[in-house]
Order: sequence, then C-alpha cells, then structure tokens
Amino acid sequence: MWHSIKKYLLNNRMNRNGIKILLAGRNTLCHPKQVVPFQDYRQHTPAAFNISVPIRAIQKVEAFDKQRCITVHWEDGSHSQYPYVWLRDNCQCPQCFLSSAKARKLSIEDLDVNIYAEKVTLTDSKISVVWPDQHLSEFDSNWLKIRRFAQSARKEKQEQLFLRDQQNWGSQLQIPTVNFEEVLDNDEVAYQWLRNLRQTGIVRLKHAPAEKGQVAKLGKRIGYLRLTFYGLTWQVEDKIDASNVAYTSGKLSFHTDYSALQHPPGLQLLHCIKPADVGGETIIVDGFHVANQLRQVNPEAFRLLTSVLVDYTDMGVDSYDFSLQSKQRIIDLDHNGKVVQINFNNATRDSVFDIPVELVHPFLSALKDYVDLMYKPENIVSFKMEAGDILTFDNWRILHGRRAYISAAGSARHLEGAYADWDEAMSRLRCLEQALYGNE
Ligand code: OGA
Ligand code: NM2
Ligand code: ZN
Ligand code: ZN
Repeated sequence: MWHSIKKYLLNNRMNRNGIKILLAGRNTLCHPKQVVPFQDYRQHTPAAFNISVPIRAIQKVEAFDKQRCITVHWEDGSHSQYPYVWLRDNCQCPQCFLSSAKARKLSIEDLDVNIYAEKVTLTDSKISVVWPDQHLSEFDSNWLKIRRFAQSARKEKQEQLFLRDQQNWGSQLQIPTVNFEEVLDNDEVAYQWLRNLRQTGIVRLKHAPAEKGQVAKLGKRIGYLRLTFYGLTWQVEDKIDASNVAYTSGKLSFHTDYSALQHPPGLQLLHCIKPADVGGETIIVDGFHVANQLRQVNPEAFRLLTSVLVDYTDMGVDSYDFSLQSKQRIIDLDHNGKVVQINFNNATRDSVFDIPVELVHPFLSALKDYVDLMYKPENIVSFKMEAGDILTFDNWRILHGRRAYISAAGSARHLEGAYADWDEAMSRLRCLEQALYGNE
C-alpha cells in the first residue's frame, strides 16, 4: 500500500514541476494527420505506472495434486493458477536464489519437474509451500500477482517491460525536443528523452556545446556507446579517400545505418557541430509506418521485403581494416507479424546477391516501391540541423538522409555521431522509472 501511495505522491509532484519542452518542429510540409506531439508521460498514468491497482491480498489458496498446481483466490474474486514445478523453480530462498544478483541458483538438473507440494499454507500476505524433501519456499502475494499467467496480466507486464506502444507519424510530426544539459542533469528529463525516443523514434536535443565530446556524454548517460569499426564516436565530414559515402558532400538517400552488421545499432546520436552554409538538410521518415502502408497497397512487395535475405558488405579501412558481411531482411517482422526492424542502406547493399536469378527483378522492384512510398511528401519530415542540435533516433525504425552540401573550405560542415543499443537504453529507462516512480 505504501508503495502505491509513494507512487501517487511522486506522480503528483512531477505534474507540478513540468519540464520545459521545446516544441520546435520546423517541417516544410503540412498535412492534417498523424501529429505526434511531445508526450509528457507524467500527465498520464499509463498501465506501466498504474497507481489504481492496489497490492492484491489473497483470500484463499487451494492445492491440486492432480493438476500439479495451486490456485490463488484474490480478494477481488479472481483467481490465478501457478504450477508446482514453476513454484519450485522460482523458490526465493537463499539456497535457490542469489538475492544480491536477483538470479536463480537452482539448476534444471536439480529440478524435479514432477514435484508436488506436501503442504501449502497462507499466512498474512504470503504463501508457504513445503516440498516432499521438507524444503520450504515462500511467495509474497504481490510477487505472485505480478507473475500471473492470465493472458491479460502477461500482456500488461510485457508492455511495461518493453514499451512497444510505438506511435506512427508522417510529415506532421513535431519532433520531440528537449534541452541537452537537462537530459544530462535531470533524471526526469532523461526519462522523458528515452521514453519519447522509444515511442516516437526520434528526439532532438537542443543547445549542446558546438564542439566534440557531447555524444560521448549521452553515451555515459545511457551507460555505454556501441563500439564499431568507425570508432566509439565518428566524424561526419567531407574527407579525402572517404571510407564511407557519408564522409563526402554527396546526397544520402533514406537509409538506416550499418546494415552490414548482423546486429545493427539500435540507436544513433548525430550532433551538428557546424552546419553547411549551403545544403546538408536532414530528411527523416518513419520506416515502420511506411512498411505498414506497403503491406496495405502492395502485399506482394511486402512479402518479398520481409522474406528475402539481402547481402550487405562494408570493406575498407578506418582505425582498423575491416571486411564485414551480413544477411538482412529489408523489413523484419516479429512472430506476430509486427514490423520491428528496418535494415536498408543502398550504399552497402552487396552486388553479391544470394537469390535465384528470377527473383532479382521482383525483389528490386519491391524495394523501389517501398522507397517510393518513403519519399511521398506526407511521410517525410525535413529540416536543417543547427549547431548544437543532437538528433537521437531509433536506427531500427527511422530512415534518415541528407541533401548534398557545398563543401566550403574554412567553414566545413561537421557532425559528430555515435551509436548505442536498445538494450542499454531500455535498461536506463527502466532504472530511471524505478528511481523516479518506484515501479517494480
Ligand atoms: C551518416 C548520415 C547524415 C548527415 O553519417 O550515416 O546519415 O546529415 N549522416 O550527414
Ligand atoms: N558512418 C560512416 O551503413 C553505414 O555505412 C553507415 C555511417 C558511421 C557515419 C555508416
Ligand atoms: Zn529454495
Ligand atoms: Zn546515416
């Protein structure tokens, strides 16, 4: 109960001290749909911070030897089943569980999958189980509640853990924007940053110092940056003998970065230190949103892009010499058929192509249909980064590009970039949520 009260108080305090949010979308095109404004998650109490669900008390517990499970009857009249073997598997005693690491010590070799409970008792808010070898396991009612197997309960918990409620957007997007220093200094703002990054796929940070080293600070804020052959951070400039097409003054078509890695970076951080005097504007598009459009208008193209494995290659020298090869679907689906990752960089798509020859034309024409949809004005957001802007975006979802620029000696365009991964970013998000709102 104290937990719920604490959360309630915290949420209310947050609501009063609303952070300063700059809504600085400078889209060149206007369409009336799909506006995704900056979400202030503290204004709502989504399922993830549901303060209205009290810690449930148990009314009674029944043991069923035949079904090898217990049934917990909650005070609201609902009930939940827990298999004996799962209870034994998840015994929380010091012999079975290392609480300092929150990790199981018990091994599967030592688990009797046909185990039954000798005695099951309910005391206060916990259930005690005595096993045939007299081993004692105790389970707290709230701990059990969180782990209910009912589909709706599992769905709620999975949503809280993985925050998959991504919001599609088109040209009407107002890019969520927050102050760079506040992300570094204020946990609530850092939370807002990552939560918006997860939901919208892009957040712009404003007013960073226009010098190198800023994306590294964001890396520290998350935990770690992702080290690749281009370095921990990398300089996007017009370079002689460029090791990548990005290191020229040419146009970059819509792409995700580093499809040539079998596990492309989940996040990209791009800091504008010096914009080009002429050109170099950024374009972005929601790859998931466009993939879902393709699914509707051209199911066969969608089928090809979600099934054909494309060879990617990246060879050259940066700090080290490298020769990367990977195989990726342009559009990755999860087991439910939901779009979860886009892997598309036309620059590194290999001329080696491991498909039957008769599939080459259908595949490339499907790819062209997808890209043509991306460039529809209602899908694109375009703007020019200013010195001190840092674009942070979901590199598994957002495709980005830039217009060509004039490479002026003496005032050369310069961006510093870095990658990070969703594992670390989601971890930081969960830790911040726990610290700020007390979620379990
Ligand atoms: C890149 C890239 C964008 C830009 O370096 O991969 O997309 O605006 N750069 O230079
Ligand atoms: N770098 C060179 O897919 C790619 O080649 C993107 C971008 C790191 C800016 C690499
Ligand atoms: Zn135990
Ligand atoms: Zn890029």
